Amino acid sequence: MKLHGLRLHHLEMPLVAPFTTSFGTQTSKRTFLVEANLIADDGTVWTGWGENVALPDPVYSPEHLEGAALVIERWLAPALFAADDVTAETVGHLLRHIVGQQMAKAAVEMAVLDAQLRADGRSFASYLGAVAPTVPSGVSVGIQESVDATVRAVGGYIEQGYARIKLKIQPGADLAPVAAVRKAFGDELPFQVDANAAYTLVDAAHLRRLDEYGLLLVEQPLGEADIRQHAELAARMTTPICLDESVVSAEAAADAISLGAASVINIKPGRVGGYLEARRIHDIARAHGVAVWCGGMLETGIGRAANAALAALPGFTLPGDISGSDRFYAEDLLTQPIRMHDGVVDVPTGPGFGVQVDPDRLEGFRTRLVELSPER
Ligand code: OSB
Ligand code: MG
Repeated sequence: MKLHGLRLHHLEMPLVAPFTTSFGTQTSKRTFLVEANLIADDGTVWTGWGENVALPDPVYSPEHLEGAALVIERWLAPALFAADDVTAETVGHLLRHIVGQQMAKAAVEMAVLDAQLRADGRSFASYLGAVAPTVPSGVSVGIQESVDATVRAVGGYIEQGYARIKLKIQPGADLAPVAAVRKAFGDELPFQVDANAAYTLVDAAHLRRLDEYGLLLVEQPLGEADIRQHAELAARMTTPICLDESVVSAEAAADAISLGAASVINIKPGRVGGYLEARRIHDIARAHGVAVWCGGMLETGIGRAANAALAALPGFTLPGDISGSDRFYAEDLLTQPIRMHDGVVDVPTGPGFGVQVDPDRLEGFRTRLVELSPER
């Protein structure tokens, strides 16, 4: 198919509550959706939707929201407009001369993928080879004002039926909230923590004290570039080390596994350049006996739907950060929000990502629309 146009729908959506991590507090979600229009040989135009996961500030990864939009406008869109045939499987190759920019590339590839699957009348789950009709739904709980507030927040999600709790930690808000959650909800609660790179290897003795709480894993305790140091930390503690920020590609996943830096990997399609690279990481990890789970970036329903299909691959053996839309948003931009029920999220079965953007809601959240076309 030929890429005929790309639209960037910039949005701002209020969060139901502020979300705090070791790199800051978010009170609303600012992002953009990519709408791709592809023309088939018979002249039919097919539309697909992608979602950017770059945050407004470069605090989680080097990319940021405005930068990702600029990269698409100036480099990615022109390269794809110049190609005679664009498929999801060739987007990565067509864009290989642009270094990095995984989140920008992922958003574009995702939109092409959705359009292509809609044209084929095929669901994303079927395309990937998903093997489960539902996926266990975990929730990521931000850093709270106090230990009591942490226990209250976690208790609320347990009551709703979430299958696993992940608590954000940082120096000064780690052992006490973890101990309190264990004490309040017992040893059977599937429970893990995420440090978002807030520690250094010098903190190894402190981090080791997490070992007594029976955590499923500790996610990204050290910096993005510190793969070797994560391997050293892994040798010094018993809690499994899971990498998030450090795994920016299939190559980085292979390095981390070879070095013994990760016994678990959090796969986020945006962070690694798209769903196809995400599947490659799943395959590599599975071949090495390394568990994976699907991370989240406060996605709208579009990203949640696609993540649910990815998480239905057989190597995704731990619950993902795939919560219901209502965990972050009072109102999603889909005709039907993504729902968590009985601790799971359903894997969509309709063509493409299997969800419909509600045009009125989209317009309600939209702050800016940028239209890109081959003529420009
Ligand atoms: O580290 O997993 C992370 C959100 C933004 C940036 C990084 C992370 C997160 C989350 C949210 O933990 C997970 C979710 O979307 O539910
Ligand atoms: Mg993380």
